[in-house]
Amino acid sequence: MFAGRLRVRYNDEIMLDELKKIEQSAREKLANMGDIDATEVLKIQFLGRKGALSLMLRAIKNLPEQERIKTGSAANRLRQELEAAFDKKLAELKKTNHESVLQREWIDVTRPGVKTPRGHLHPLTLVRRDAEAIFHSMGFVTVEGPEVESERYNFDALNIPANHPARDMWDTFWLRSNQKSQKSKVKSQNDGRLLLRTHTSPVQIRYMETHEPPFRIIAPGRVFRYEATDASHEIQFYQLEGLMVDRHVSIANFKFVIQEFLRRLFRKQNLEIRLRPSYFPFVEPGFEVDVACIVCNQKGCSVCKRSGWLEMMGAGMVHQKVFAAVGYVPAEWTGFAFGIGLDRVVMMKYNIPDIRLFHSGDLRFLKQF
Ligand code: YSA
Repeated sequence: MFAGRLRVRYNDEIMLDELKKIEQSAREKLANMGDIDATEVLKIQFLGRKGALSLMLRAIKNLPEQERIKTGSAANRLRQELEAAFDKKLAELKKTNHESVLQREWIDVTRPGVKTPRGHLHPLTLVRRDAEAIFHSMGFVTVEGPEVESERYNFDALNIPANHPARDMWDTFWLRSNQKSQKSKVKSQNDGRLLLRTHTSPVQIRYMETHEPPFRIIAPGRVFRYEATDASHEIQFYQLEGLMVDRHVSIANFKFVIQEFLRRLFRKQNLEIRLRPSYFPFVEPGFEVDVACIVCNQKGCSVCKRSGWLEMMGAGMVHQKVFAAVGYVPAEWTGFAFGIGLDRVVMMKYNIPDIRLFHSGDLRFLKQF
């Protein structure tokens, strides 16, 4: 700025005049500063090693002694004053900057937080878990079987051979044969065609083939039926199979277990059930269990089809032919078995008027649970 001229005219008056100009320029610019980084840069321009004042001090060395002492002390004083002014300004800027950050980033820690939406369990899962816990407390253990099943396990071993009219009870989704997939879970060489299991009863056979009595098992799972849907019928629904085999199992044992289960599940001590004689080829005798409709209090609704009763399960005493099919010595063992329609239980428990709501994907419905 002035260094070029200094080299030409060495004289203390000019030097003092230059010092004044430096001071004036520095103070004016400093007064307009509003930014910390720009102020640091400005400070270096005036006070840094190559800044205006340092160049002045270097030039002062070349003055005669008297003039050097006079201008030198003026320059040093100015350096100290400007350093103080810059430091003061920087301190102010840092303070206001800190305050504005605090202002901007202020949060009220006492305000209630924003809840992150969380998923939750489907009502069918909730009830299945409840049901499992109740049966576990009565000594039953949970076992599983495949959803893609063979004709042998779904029908033949359950005393329903091909062409038996009882097969019509279960409208079936048959699968097209595929060698690769057959190799995987379900062997099908001698087990007939593959299908989507129409009930959980084949799990009984799979379990008995590999285990000796006595035992108590439950097998919850998905089943499929090729049938028309309505308020209480779906093509895909859940069943919970139960099987207890021992030496002296009776219908009275079955009635106690199932009544206890339903009363605890519905938390209703006086829950009414009724056993109706029915036919399933794998039990003798066979029956169906109805529960007094809680949805309408037996006044009649779409769920119970205006009858006041909802059919919940098929059941019976295990047929000796089934024991023979799995290799047990006939007459040595007795047992009861049942297949509960879990969707219907959930409908009752939560007052759901239409089974089709379960898989509708309607969040207004699902968010209620
Ligand atoms: C019977 C005797 C046993 O020793 C063991 C199990 C059984 C049950 C048999 N395997 C069975 O599937 N019987 S069932 O066809 O009557 O179905 C059992 C229950 O599933 C019914 O009582 C009903 O609650 C439910 N269900 C049947 N079809 C349904 C259905 N739920 C929803 N939609 C459908 N389409």
